[in-house]
Amino acid sequence: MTTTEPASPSLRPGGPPGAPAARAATVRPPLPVKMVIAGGFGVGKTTAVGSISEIEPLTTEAAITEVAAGVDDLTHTPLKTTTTVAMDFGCLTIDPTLKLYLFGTPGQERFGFMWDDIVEGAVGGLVIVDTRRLDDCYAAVDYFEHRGIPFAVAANAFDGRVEHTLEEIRWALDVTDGVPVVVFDARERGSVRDALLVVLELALARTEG
Ligand SMILES: Nc1nc2c(ncn2[C@@H]2O[C@H](COP(=O)(O)OP(=O)(O)OP(=O)(O)O)[C@@H](O)[C@H]2O)c(=O)[nH]1
Ligand SMILES: [Mg+2]
Repeated sequence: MTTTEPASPSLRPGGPPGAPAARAATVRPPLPVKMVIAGGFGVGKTTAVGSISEIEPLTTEAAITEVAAGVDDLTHTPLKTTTTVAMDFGCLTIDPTLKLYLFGTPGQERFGFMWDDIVEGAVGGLVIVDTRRLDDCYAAVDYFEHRGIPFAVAANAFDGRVEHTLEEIRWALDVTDGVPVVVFDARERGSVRDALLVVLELALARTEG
């Protein structure tokens, strides 16, 4: 007797409902979403990526030389010995459907030419500010505003405090009500995650709107 049935049910394409092959076919890898961590020199971008990344973050730190020390203002971060010269990279799985790929920008103006490449394809950005020198983040705020990329401002609580209220920061940066302003600590994983979720929500609202 001849039959067209496969010898074993497990060899049928897809198998019976609920079979391992069928279940495997429905499990999709998480959607990759690119997000940028930006801000002025030494505000805590590399620290934030390092705090949250579930992989060993890729960093491009170079020693701050004596010459550069004269150019880069280390008044508020005297312990800083290195600076990002290209970018930071890390990732964070939000849930089984979504994974964030984090790209940190270099903070110094002389590396500004890299920003377009780093930001390409990003759904949003987190602009970190050191409230003791708010003007250092104007360039980052302008960048996202002019390109219409959703972003939130995160005031890094150096030594556990920020110098201004959220309203004062909003006023000083002259951002619209649509730009969330939050306080966070770049060294705290949960705090960084909350700040990133604010950006993600903003970006999702943009795609749904
Ligand atoms: N006290 C305190 N120090 C912090 C905090 N975040 C970062 N730092 C320190 O501040 C310095 C700057 O941190 P980085 O993460 O290198 O800053 P960055 O923004 O990546 O700097 P560039 O890439 O050079 O622009 C480092 O010495 C950190 O250890 C914070 O929340 N509190
Ligand atoms: Mg850095």
